Order: sequence, then C-alpha cells, then structure tokens
Amino acid sequence: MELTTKDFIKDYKNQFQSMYAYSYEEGSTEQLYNALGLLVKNYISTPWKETRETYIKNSVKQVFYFSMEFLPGRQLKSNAYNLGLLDTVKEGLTELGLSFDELSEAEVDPALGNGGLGRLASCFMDSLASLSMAGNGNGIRYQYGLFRQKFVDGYQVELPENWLRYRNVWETSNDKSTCMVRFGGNVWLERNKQGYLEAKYENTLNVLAVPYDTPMVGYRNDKVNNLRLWSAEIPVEEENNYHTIEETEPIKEITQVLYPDDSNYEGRLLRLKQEYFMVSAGVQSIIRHFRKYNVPRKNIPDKVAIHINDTHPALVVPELMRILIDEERLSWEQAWEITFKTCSYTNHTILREALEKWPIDMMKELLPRIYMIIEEINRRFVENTLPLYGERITWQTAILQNGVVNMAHMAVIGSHSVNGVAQLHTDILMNDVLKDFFELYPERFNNKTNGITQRRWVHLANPGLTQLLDDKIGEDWKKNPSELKVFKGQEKDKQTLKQLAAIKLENKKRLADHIEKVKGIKVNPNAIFDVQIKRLHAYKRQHLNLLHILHRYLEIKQNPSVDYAPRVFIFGAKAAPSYLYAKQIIKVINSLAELVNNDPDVGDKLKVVFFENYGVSLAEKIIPAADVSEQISLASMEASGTSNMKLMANGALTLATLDGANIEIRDFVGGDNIFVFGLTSPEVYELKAAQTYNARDLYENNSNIHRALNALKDGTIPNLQDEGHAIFESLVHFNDEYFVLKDFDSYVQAQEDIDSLYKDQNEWTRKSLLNIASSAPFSADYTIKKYADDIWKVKSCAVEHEGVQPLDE
Ligand code: GL7
Repeated sequence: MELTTKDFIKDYKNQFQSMYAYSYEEGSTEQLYNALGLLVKNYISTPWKETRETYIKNSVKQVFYFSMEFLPGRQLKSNAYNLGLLDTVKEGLTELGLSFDELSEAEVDPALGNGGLGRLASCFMDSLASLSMAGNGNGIRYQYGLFRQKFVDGYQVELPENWLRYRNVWETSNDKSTCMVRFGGNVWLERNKQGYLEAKYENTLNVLAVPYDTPMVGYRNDKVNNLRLWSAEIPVEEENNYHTIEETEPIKEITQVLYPDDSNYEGRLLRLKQEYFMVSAGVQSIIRHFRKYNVPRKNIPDKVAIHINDTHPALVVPELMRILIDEERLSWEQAWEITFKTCSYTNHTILREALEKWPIDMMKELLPRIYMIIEEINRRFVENTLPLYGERITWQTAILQNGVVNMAHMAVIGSHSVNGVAQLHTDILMNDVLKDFFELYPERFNNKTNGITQRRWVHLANPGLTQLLDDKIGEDWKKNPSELKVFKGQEKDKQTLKQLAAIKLENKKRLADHIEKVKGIKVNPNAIFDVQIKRLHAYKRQHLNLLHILHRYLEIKQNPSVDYAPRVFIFGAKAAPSYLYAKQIIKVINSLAELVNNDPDVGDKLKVVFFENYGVSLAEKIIPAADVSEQISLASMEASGTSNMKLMANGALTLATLDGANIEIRDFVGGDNIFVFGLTSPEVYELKAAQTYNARDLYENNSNIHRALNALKDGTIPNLQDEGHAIFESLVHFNDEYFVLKDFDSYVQAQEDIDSLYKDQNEWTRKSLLNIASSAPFSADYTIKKYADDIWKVKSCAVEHEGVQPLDE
C-alpha cells in the first residue's frame, strides 16, 4: 500500500485527536498505541472489504480452519509490515518524537492458545493470506487467555490473563452475523405435513454466539482474510428470563477461559460445551455464507473446505450433518457425501492421554440431537465395516466404544483426509495409533510437515539477519523462501561469516540486556546461548537438560579448570496448573539456577536463566539470539515441534533426538550440521516391547548418573522441599518412563561436541549459515501450498506472477 510519511503524520494526529480529544503529545503510551493500531486497522479495512467481495464475486472456494486455539502474537508490527507500511510508520512516529518500538510493546499479546498447536494455526493464517488463498480461522474469543506465569520462590504461580481489560483494537464485533447455539433439553423427531421427519426441541439452553472478526493481513498482496472468534452471550429476547448474575453464569462461562492443558484431555462438561459452541456457530455461519454463492447444495464441497485442527472441533462432522438434514432437508446419504468431502482432519499428538473420549451420557445430555446423529454415523459405519473387515477391526475403530465417544475416530470416519504433522509422526499414525484405520482407508492418510512463517520469525524478529540476506542474495527469498538455498554459496566466504557472527552477537547482547533487566542475571554475550523453549512436559524432557546442567556443575566443582565453553542455559516453559511433576521440574531448575548463578567457582562457565511467562513475544526476543536449539524429546513422542524450525531459520544449531520434524531438519541440513543423540523411534518401540529397561541399573552403575541423581536429593540444590526427590523417584523407582537415563550419556557427549565446535568460531558460523540456508522447506507457505493442493483443493487468487513458486529442492 502507498502512503507518504506526511500523510501518515496527518492521519495519525487526526486519529489520536478524534479518539481522545486532545493532542497526541499528551497521550499515554497505551493511548498512543491504541490510536496507531486503529489507524493501521483503518488502512486494512479497504483491502479487507475488497478481499471478501472478490471471493464472493468470483465464487472462490474457501477454507475454514477450525481450531480451539490461535496464538497470533502482537499484530501491530506484523500488520504494518505486511501492508508495506512499517518504514513509513516508523519514520512518521520518529518525526513526531515517538518511538515505534515503545508503542508496539504496549500491545497485549493474546494468549489464546497453549503452545505449538495454536501458534501453528496462526502461522497458517498468515500464509493463507500471503498466498492469496481464501482461508479463514474459526475459534473462540476467550475472555481469559492462557494463565500468566510467575515464579514465587522458584515455584510456578498462575495468574489470570485478562487480556481484554485493555482495548483490543484489531477486532470488530459483527452483530449482524450472530448465531444461536442450543444445548440440552429434549429433542424428538416428528413427521410433518410433508411427511418429513423434523427435529423438535424443548427446554434448551439457548446461547447467542457473537462473532469478533480480526483481519489476517497478507504480505504485500492487498489480501486480507478473516479470523472469526466467537463469544457467548445471552440472546437479547431472553434477557428478561435471567434475574441474577449467577443465572447468567452457564452462558458467560462458555467463552470465559482457555483450558490450560496442552497434552491432556480434560473430560469436563464445560470443555465439551466450548467445543460444540465454536463448532455450531462456525458451521452455521459457513452455511449462511455459502448461500451467497447461489450454487446447488451438492456443490458445497467445491466451495467450502472445513479443517478440523486436532479432535477438539470434531463435532463439525455431526453438526454439519444436522444442519444439512434438519435445516437444509437433505437425505442422510446426500448429507454424508457432502460432509465427508468437506471435512479434513489433522492429528497433532500420539499421547494417549490427549486423545479425546467423551462419556456417552454427557454427550447425550448436553447435545441430544448431535448424539442421535453420532449414533447413526456409528451404526452405519459398523454395518458397512463388519462384513468386510470382521469383528476386531470394526470394534477397534468404532466411534462408540465402552461408554465413550471416540473423537479421533469420528474425525477420521467423517473426513476425506487425515494427516500427521511430520513424516515420522504420520508413519506412527499409520503403523500404530490409527493403524486399523490405515487398513480401512489407506488413501485418506497423508503427511503435512508443519511450517512457520518467516515473516514474523525472521523478517521481523531478526532484522539484522534479514538485511544480511537481502544484501547477499537479494530480496527474492522473502516471497520465495526456496531462494534461501542460494545463501549456501557463501559458506566459505570469510566476510559473510564474520557479518553473520556479528549479527548473532548483537542479538545476544540485546537478549543479555533483557535477561539482566527482567531476571537480574548478568550473562556473557560470548557464551553459548543454549535454548529450550516449549511447554513443560515429561516427554519433552526438560529434566534431561536439567540433569546435564547439574552434571556440568558437579564437574566444575570437582575440577574448576575443566574445559567447558561458557554457556547460558535458557528456558521458557509453562506447566499445566494441574501437572505436579512438570511444576516440580520448574522448581528444581529454578533452584539449580540460584545455586549455579551465585557460585563464584562457576563464573561465566555456567549460567541458568528461566524466563517467566513464555509466549510469542518472548520467543521473538529469544530465538534470534540462540546458538543451540534443544529438541530433546523422547523419539516418537513429539509430533513435530515448531520452535525447532524457528531456531534453525535464525541460525541456531540443533541438538536433537531423531523425533518429529528434527529428522527432516537433519535431512535438509545434513548430518554434519546438527547434533543428534539418543534412541531412535524404532529403538524406543523395541525397548518398550522388550520390557527389559532397568533404570535402577543405570543409576547404580553409571557414576555420572549416580552423582547427578544423588545431588537431586542430598541438599546440594538449595531451597527444595521434595521436588528433587520426586524427580529421583520417577527416574529410579518408577523406571524412567521417558528413558532420560538411557539417553543421558549420549546427550552429555553431544553437549561436549558442541563445546569443541564452538571453539572454532568460523566453523560454527559456517554451520549456522547452512542451517539458515536449509530452512526454506519449513516455510509455512510451502506447508499451506501442500494442504491447498492435496487436501483443500483451493487455489491462489493472486495474479500469476505474485503466487508462490513451488519449492525446488
Ligand atoms: C502439538 C505437538 O505436540 C507439537 O509437536 C506440534 O508441533 C504441534 C503442531 O502440530 O502440535 N500437539 C499438541 O497438542 N500441542 C502441540 O503443540 C499442544
């Protein structure tokens, strides 16, 4: 978009004055930010409107990405950047004596997701818009986002995240597009005069779903898609039925809080209400929207693709059936054909405890009509499958099993495509978790390795690197990430390597300042910055990292001249509030940090920094400064990981097990440019099957393990209650479920290899460069292009020369 600095200044002054009735010079930072945000939103409004109109006018097929979580991060900078206005805005503000960076820090980072799954949804939104594809998000406008984490005496404390206390300048409440969602009551079928079976309802709880729309701005292409988040309210015509605040609670609570658990299934009624609320409102609004297209209903799958992001929105399947049958009056067979062709499903985890299974009784009571439909889907599935595949497979794959509704099964049965999020993960789905379905429907299964948007994670987070790339290989890589590979040509260029190292050092200095500011810890920017940032979970093995740090500390104490390269271990992680073990690990890391950081024998050799409240904005500060990316989950457990991709794209070297997308990272960058350790996935499967693993043996016979584990419980680490014991017990008495001790030696070895390599700065930076240059395949643009081609069958609306080029590897 074209805008002169002069015009911007004029617009901004007017905007501020019209909002606050005084001059910007008197404004608070929040007010200055609000005015700027709303002004940028004004600039967005024209392409936003035009994009919507073009889609309808050209009858373009649209994707609706249904997700219980979105983690967009701050939007001011990325919107201004994608519009092509960032420099103008910065310049204009400077002329007004204001600082863009300061204003943009005033934006609240909406924490409407737990981790990778929600962030992936937002990276996908960015790529869809940037590829000029009609892709909309559908989710929940939680009043409280993921809790704000604080450490008190090293313990995690959770505070409510009331992100809407401040004005959210990006959203537009859209009163004209509300929907009604019904819960509970009695439902029966009655034959009407035309002989048609009609669903009748009584005593239902009626909830008004109010949409809040947020623009998803494409990169320099005048395309703006829509993220629609629903909020639950009392229907206006029923307001008089509610007499007290308490009576309104069952409605208000539906969109009040995000469930703060990323890998555990919460079998609570409220969660099921949330899922149906979001699904029903979303599907109703799609069908309404589709009417504008004015084409026969049978063509819905040619105009609409609905994506089920993990099982949370799997009720899309029976809800779409309900609308097509009860409201659009189609036959079961017609409705099923449409539903199945419209829906597709991504699985994001193999953790059994995360796979949703709702008690039938709960489903029946909360969603009686939906349950009838699920029962019928299941009946027909069994009827078709039994004669062809026999008892075992049929009962293993049924939707209704032992008193529960198996949501993954419903999603697979109701979708034409099922994908995992990295090749290994997809293989595990096909060979293990969804093996029987793979036998029934091999053609539905496909892999779509996750991706990240370089725009947020490189262009904006790492301007130094971006400038270097522009200088060395031109700017094409920004529209066409596969051009990054050209950078490989510079791996031997001393000058480039020097510049790259200098950029990393600058980023590290900035992070070091931030560490000092928020944690009061002084770190040496020349130390290795070693980063593990992700949710805290036993399978991700932050405690393996912890044991290694402890090991290093004990080595230093024993031999103060030991030859370790100075290292700063950086953590960012929230634990689910009910996940005691994860919280114990946090406490032990914090206490160990206290010990290590204050021990004069240690000096620069070792520092430990655990940031509070890890989220998108903090990640943007940490990632460009990382030297080492810790991706150390037990092989087979991490479906993909996405911080691994962001860190790689910013030149960190990966220290990894062969898990999730780490395998693909190794394949692209080459085995010499990554540090791999530990059991492989087949070895993990074998070891589990053999049942021969004995962690106590390792504890008793491996002196390093013995020493480190003892230090967990002998008072070496200060200020612990029983947290060190708890970790000890889990590893030794409960036989170390995630094979931490088994992988310990090879992990320590890999860490030592890192030290050796870091001494050769030239060689280190060369490998860093190769990582950056090999990161293109992890651009979400490519991932989305594959979803679009293989699953959704949607096309780019860009004029030919603007569209993304295929990735040529
Ligand atoms: C996750 C996986 O754990 C993670 O490996 C993956 O990268 C992400 C996106 O596909 O999805 N699954 C999940 O439930 N959460 C994830 O982050 C919360």
